[in-house]
Amino acid sequence: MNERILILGAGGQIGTELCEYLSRKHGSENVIATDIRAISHHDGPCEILDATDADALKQIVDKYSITTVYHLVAMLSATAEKMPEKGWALNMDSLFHVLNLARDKHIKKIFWPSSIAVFGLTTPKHNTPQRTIMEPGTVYGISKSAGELWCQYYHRVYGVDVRSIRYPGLISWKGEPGGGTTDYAVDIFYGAIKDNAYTSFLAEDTYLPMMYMSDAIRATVELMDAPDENVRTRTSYNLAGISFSPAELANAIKKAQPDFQIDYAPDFRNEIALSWPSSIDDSTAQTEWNWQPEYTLDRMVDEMLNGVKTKLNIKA
Ligand code: AKB
Repeated sequence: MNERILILGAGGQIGTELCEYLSRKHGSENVIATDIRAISHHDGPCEILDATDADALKQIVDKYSITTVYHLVAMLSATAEKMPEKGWALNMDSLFHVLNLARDKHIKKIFWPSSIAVFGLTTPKHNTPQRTIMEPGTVYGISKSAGELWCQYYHRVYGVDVRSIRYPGLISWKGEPGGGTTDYAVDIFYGAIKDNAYTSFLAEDTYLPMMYMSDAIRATVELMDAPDENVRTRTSYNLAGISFSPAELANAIKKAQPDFQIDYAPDFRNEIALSWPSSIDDSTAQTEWNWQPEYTLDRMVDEMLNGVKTKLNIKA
């Protein structure tokens, strides 16, 4: 039987590009795009869906004979700090609804994203290992850490095929991020193109692991396509990407725009960033399902500058 894919959060930063990629691979009629708001970028079936509504979710799974769910709905780190209980409820309730659909054999396979936010101040900061101390300090990080353990539990106890990646900060121009600590690394490109200037809400030397969206989408689909026996980690996989600070990103932008100006006004998000790793060891993903990144900092900056210009309709 053909794979029939449901994307929850298809209008978000990851969902926008994943929807496009999976439509090319499986045909847009086999990709059902859902979000809390209407979606305009997908030419296959689209539905408005609140992922915390278990009955509405089940109806869509039945209506389209869904086999695989990519669950991309989440309240990210900065927003969830402002509404902890709502963040927890959204992130956990929606995960349970999808896990339960698989436990009860209504769907076969799940992708659920985790994050570098599962790590905290007591975690080794450099080259953070796959298995290490995990004491997350944010609501979002606590929800991702608990979610990872629930995924592992559902796999072990109910045989649910759920796979996950701890995404670094994601950088893209097609879809926009919303409410994350790493959003500066997208906003900076809009500042560079529109004003030739940007004020960073992270300090100049705050290093974080980041990844260009093309690499993140390829990683996601490669993990989902990996033979079951290769996927030996059922919490979530570390992925390294490219580590840099705001000052280093600004210098890479200056290669194309020498007059680009950056200044710094760190806010509460800098504290969150300082509790996360500055670089990641992803050797487990490399060994278990042959993960290899493609993007360097310069290549990513080049594509972002061109992409944001295209989006804003500015001639390169
Ligand atoms: C955030 O900043 O909250 C997210 C993440 C690192 O998961 N981009």
